[in-house]
Amino acid sequence: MIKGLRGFSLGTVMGLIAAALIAVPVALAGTGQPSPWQYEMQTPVSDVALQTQGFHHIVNIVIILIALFVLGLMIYVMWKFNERANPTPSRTTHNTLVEVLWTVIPVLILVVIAIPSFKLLYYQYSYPTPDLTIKATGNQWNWTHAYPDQGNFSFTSVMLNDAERQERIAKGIPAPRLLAVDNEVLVPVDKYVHVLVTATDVIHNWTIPSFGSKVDAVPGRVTATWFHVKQEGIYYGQCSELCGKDHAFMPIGVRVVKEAVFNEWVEAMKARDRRKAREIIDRVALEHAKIAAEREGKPAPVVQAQATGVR
Ligand SMILES: [Cu+2]
Repeated sequence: MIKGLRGFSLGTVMGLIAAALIAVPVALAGTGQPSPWQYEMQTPVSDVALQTQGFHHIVNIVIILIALFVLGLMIYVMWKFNERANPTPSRTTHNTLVEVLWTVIPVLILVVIAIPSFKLLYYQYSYPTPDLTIKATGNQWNWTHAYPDQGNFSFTSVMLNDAERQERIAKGIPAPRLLAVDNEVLVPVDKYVHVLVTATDVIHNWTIPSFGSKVDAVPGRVTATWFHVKQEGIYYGQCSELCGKDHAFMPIGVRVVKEAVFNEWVEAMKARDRRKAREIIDRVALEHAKIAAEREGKPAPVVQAQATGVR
C-alpha cells in the first residue's frame, strides 16, 4: 500500500511539474511580445526558437529532478543521522563506489545536456541561403534598418511615445508600450531572412525572442542572425545589451507580411514615398490585429476614429 502510494506520489508530482512546465506557459506566453503573468518564453514562431524552448524544457526537468534528489538526500540525512537518532556517529570517511558514482553520474548528465545543446548551437549558426538580407545598426538609442539588396533604402526605428501610441490605438492598431516603433521592419513570410548586425557607438543587441534571434551589435564588426517565420504578424524585441541611459527605450518591431505586401512596401520605400509605405503598414497592421484577436479569442480592436492620414 505504502509502496503503491509512493510510486503514485512521485509519478504524480513529476507529471504535474512537467505539465506546469509545458502546458501552462502556452496559455501565458505572448506571441511576439510578453503577456501578463508570463513566466515562460514567448511563443516560438521559428524553428530555432521552438528548439530553444524545447531544450529549455529538457534542462529545466533535469534541474528539477536534481534539486528534488538533493533535497530528498538532505531530508534523509537530517532525519536518520541527527544527534538523537544516531548518538554514536560512524567514523567512515571514504567509500570508493559512492565517490566514483558522484563523479561519473554528473559527467554523464552534462554529456546528455551537451549533445542537444551543441546541436542547437550549430543550427543557430547554420545560416541557410537567404531569400532576403537586411542590415540592422544599433545607435544610442535607436535602430537603423537597411535593405541592401532592395535599393539600399534605410530608415530608423524609434520607440513611440504615449501620445503617438494613442494615435495608433485610435486607428485600431495595437501599439504596446515600450515596444511599438514608428518604422517597423517588414519581411516576407516563409522566407529565410539574414540580419547583418552592427553598431555605430557602443555594443547593442538585436533581439526578437519569438524568432530565437539574439546577437550583439558591435561597432566595427558585423555579426549575423537569421530567422524563418511561417506565421504573419508583428514580433517585438528590445535591445539586450546594456548600452546607456536609453537602453530600455530602443525596441525592435519586425512585421512578417505576405510577399506581395512586402514587394509593394519595398517599391514605395524605393520611391521614397513614405506616405504610401505608411498606408501599407497601417493596412496590414489592422489585418494582423484582427487575426491576433481571433487567435486569442478576444474581440477585435475597436476603431475609435477613422485613419486620418499619415504620421
Ligand atoms: Cu542598445
